[in-house]
Amino acid sequence: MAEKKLFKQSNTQTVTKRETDLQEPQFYSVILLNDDYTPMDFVIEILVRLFNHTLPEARRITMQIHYDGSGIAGIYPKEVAQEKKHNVKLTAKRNEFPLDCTIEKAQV
Ligand code: TYC
Repeated sequence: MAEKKLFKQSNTQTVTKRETDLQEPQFYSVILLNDDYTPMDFVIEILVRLFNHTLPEARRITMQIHYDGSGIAGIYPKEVAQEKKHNVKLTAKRNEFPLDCTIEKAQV
């Protein structure tokens, strides 16, 4: 496990703290973007299957994206958010829809 030197106390003593102890968990919003071609039902299905939303909630988020241009599908730790984004893009591509997805650091 990596250790980071914080400061030298003297010529002989170095205070260290584990790097893993220093890092706050980073949360990211997974954001779906509107477009003119992806069917509403496809977006709803993505929100239900990949983001575990209920059907009414998935419908609400889809309409919000449709009218506002974008909307938050979920908020996750960084690595999970990156994986969700990848899966959205992959599923959209396989189905030949232009649905796009991005992640941004969540306000905590
Ligand atoms: N605007 C699309 C339509 O009218 C629906 C849509 C909603 C597309 C949300 C993308 O992220 C999206 N068919």
